[in-house]
Amino acid sequence: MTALIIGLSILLLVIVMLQISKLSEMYARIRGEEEVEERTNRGQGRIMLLFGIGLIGFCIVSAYAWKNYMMGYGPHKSASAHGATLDSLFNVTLLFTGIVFVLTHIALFYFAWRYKKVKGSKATHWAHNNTLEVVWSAIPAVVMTFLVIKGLLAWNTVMADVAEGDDHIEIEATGYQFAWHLRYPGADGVLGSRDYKQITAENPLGQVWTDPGNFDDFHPDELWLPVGKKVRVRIIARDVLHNFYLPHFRVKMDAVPGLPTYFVFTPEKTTEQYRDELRNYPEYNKPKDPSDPESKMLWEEFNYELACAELCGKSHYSMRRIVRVVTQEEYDAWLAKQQSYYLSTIRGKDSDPNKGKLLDVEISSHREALNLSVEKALVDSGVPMTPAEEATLKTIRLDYVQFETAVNTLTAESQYQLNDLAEILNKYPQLVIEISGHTDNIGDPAANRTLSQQRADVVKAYLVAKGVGGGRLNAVGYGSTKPADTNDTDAGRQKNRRTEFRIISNK
Ligand SMILES: [Cu+2]
Repeated sequence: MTALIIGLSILLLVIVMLQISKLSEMYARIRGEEEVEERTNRGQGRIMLLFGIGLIGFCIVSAYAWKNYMMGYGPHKSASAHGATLDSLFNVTLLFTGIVFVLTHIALFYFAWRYKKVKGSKATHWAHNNTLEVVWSAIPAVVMTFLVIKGLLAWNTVMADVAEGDDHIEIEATGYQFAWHLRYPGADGVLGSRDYKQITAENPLGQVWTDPGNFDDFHPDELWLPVGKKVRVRIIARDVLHNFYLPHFRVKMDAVPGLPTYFVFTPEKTTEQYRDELRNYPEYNKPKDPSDPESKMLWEEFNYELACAELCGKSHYSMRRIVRVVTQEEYDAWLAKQQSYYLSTIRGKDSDPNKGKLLDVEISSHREALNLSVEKALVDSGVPMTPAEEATLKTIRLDYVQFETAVNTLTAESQYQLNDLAEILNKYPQLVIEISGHTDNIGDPAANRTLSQQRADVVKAYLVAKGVGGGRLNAVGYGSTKPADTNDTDAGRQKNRRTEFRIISNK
C-alpha cells in the first residue's frame, strides 16, 4: 500500500514537471510572437510614412502636370470679362483647400507612424481640450468667412443687371426638348411680347403678332455676338428645366418654365482670337479627322458653343448651338442678312392678325424703294445704255397701287404709295411722267383696254388732287398689249396686271 502511494506520488511529480516544462516552452513562444508583432508594427509604420510622402508628392506633381485640364488654365482660359473673376475665385479656394489637404495628410501619415503600438507605451486619455477646439473651429471659420465674402462680392459683380442707359444688346434663349430657340430683337432693339397660349408649331415662341416689337425679331440658328459688347440674355424654358451654359464665357443659368431668368456678360475674345490661342497647345495641333489627310487642325475648327447643362431628357446632348464672337463689322453684316421671322414666315397667312393691312415698316420700306428707283432713273450715271436698258431703268412699277377686282376702285392701301409718288412729283417740279395701266389677257381685249385706261385716269386724278399739275401726267391704258411676263401661269398673269409709270423728262 505504502509502495503504491509512493509510486503514484512519483508519477504525479513527473506529470507536474512535464507540464511546467511545457508551460515555459509556451511562454517562450509567446515572447517570440510579441517580437514578431512589434517588428510588423514598425514595418507598417514606415510603409505608412512612405505611402503618405508618395501620395502628397503624386498629388502635387499630377496637379501641375495636368493643370491644362483645369478651368482657367492652358486652353481653358475664359473668354469673357467676368470669367477671370470666377476663375480667380476657384484658384483662391483651391489654394486654401490645397494647404489644408497637404497639412492634414502629413498629420495623418505622420501620426500613423509616430504612434504605432510599442510595448509598454500607453495611450493618453483626453476627454476635452479647449485650446484644440478653439484652434480647429476658429481657423476654418476665418478662412470660410474670407472665401464667402470674396465669393459674394464676385457674385454681386457678375450677376448685376444692365444699368439704365447701358449700351448693350438683348437677346433671348428658350430651351425646349431638345434645342435652344434663339431670338434677336431686330433693328428696333426691342424683343416683342410673348404669350405662351399663342405657341403653335408655326409660332414656336408664342410671339404676339399684334405687337409691332415682334415684326423685326429674327430666329437665327447660331448665336452671334460682337466682341466687347455687353449682352443680356433672357433665358426661359418651354417645357422642363434646362440650363443655358456657355462654358468658355463662364455663363451658366437655369432656364425655368414660367420663370424668366437672365445673364449679363461681355465676350472679350473673338472666335478667331481664341483659335489663335489654342494654336499654342499640342493637344489642339492634331488633325480633326486623322483619317483625312486634308483635315484641318483642331484649333482651326474650334467654335465656342452653347449647351444645356441640365439633364433634361434622352436627347439632352443635342441642345448644342454654335456661338460665334465676331468684330462689330462682321456682326453688322450678319445682322443685315437676317430675316424677320414674322415677315418671312407669318405675314399674309391666316394666322397673321395683320393680314390685309399694311404695316408701318412695310409702308416705309416701300417708300424707300420707290425713292431709290426714281433717284436711280434721274441720275445720269454716264454709262452708255441701249434704248431698252434705258426704258427699263425709267419705267417703275407701282406694286402697291392696286384696284378691286375688275373695277377701277383703288384699294385703301394704295393711298400710301400714291402719296409717296405725289411727294416725289412735288419734289421734282419738272418731272413729266406717263402713267400706264396694264391687264392680263383674260377677257375681251377692248374691255381690258378700257379698264386699264380708266385705272390710269383714276391714278392721275388722285395725283392731281394732291397738287400735281395735270399737264405733267399722261395717263394711258395699254390693256394686255404690253405683258411683263407670261400669261400662261397665275404668277405671270399677276405680274401683268399692274400700274406703272415711265419718266418722260425732267427738264
Ligand atoms: Cu436641356
